[in-house]
Amino acid sequence: MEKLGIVGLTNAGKSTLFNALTGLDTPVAPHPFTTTETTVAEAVVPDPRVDALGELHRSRKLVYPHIQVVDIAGLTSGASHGAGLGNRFLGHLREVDALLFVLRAFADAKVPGDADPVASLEALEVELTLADLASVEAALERRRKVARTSPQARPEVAALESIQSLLAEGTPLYRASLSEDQRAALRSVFLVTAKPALAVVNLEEDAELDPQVDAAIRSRLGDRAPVVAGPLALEAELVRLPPAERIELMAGLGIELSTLDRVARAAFEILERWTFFTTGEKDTHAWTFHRGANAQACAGVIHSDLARGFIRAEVATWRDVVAAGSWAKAKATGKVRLEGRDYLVNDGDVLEIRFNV
Ligand SMILES: Nc1nc2c(ncn2[C@@H]2O[C@H](COP(=O)(O)OP(=O)(O)OP(=O)(O)O)[C@@H](O)[C@H]2O)c(=O)[nH]1
Ligand SMILES: [Mg+2]
Repeated sequence: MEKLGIVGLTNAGKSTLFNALTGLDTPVAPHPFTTTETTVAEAVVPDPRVDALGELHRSRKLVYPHIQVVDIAGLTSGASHGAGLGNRFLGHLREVDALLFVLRAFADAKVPGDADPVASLEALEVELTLADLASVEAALERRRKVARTSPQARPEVAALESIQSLLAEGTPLYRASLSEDQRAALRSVFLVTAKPALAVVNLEEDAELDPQVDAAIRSRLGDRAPVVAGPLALEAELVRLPPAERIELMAGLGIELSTLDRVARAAFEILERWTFFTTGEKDTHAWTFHRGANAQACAGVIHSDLARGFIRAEVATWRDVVAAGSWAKAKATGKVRLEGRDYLVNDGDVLEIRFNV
């Protein structure tokens, strides 16, 4: 399962977001460095397509896509030199697939810290880049020793040296355009800023994201980085309400899609995760796969037997299934196609795998 690592300055609202996404109750408090332990939990990625297909087939169980979220201690300026809790816990971000920056824009006299999201991002970048610089330098020392006796390691050393100078100039790697050689060299070093990033700006209630702030964040995180904004403390309260009440309140507040939903979707987007469905009376199940996977690989996401014994996939788009009224009716009206193993599955496809083991 894909992992998302939450990073931010202390008191930005990281644990507030984490709890709202995962339903957990890690400590949230108005003083710096509340979080000292790293916590990992699963978050549901809401998907109205699951609801629609499930309702249609009266599925007894609905399975939504999931993603893992990691909450770590807050950073502070100078963390790389030991300020605050230092930066050791950044090691927990080595295995995540993407970074989720939480940038504080809410002002609250009771909660110490600045409400300047762009300045926060700049401060975070300094700390993350310095941490990566230290990792690259350690790796370089090891690789240089190897390269003395094995010349084939020299291109890797050269690539790492070029990465070292990028980081030394203060460029986080998500903003750098890297060559193939540089990317290859990175695979064994696990740098934090080499991961795709998205940002959540934690707004005050009723506030909107200032377009200039939005643009400044995008220009730092790179063109592909989604920026989502919302009042996290309020949203964290909303998710604790019964669904009917929550929907009513959200409508009253003019919130169409919760920030949490948008964060989860944005994470899927940058991770290039797509979703296909299986649906019936037993369950409607969302399965996630990497964009570009073929029908046989997707069958393997359900069960390895289905990939091994793959014969054909019956495929329809979820919209066609919903328009037809059910999977059976979609079949009867010719909306379901037969596809072979090489068919590239689309986001939103409904599949039924024919197999034989
Ligand atoms: N007014 C307001 N307060 C918020 C908001 N989000 C979080 N807070 C408060 O800010 C304080 C810090 O929130 P946390 O979620 O603990 O922040 P954190 O980033 O996890 O902090 P550390 O773990 O200390 O790094 C808590 O008192 C929250 O209730 C918000 O959107 N508006
Ligand atoms: Mg925290």
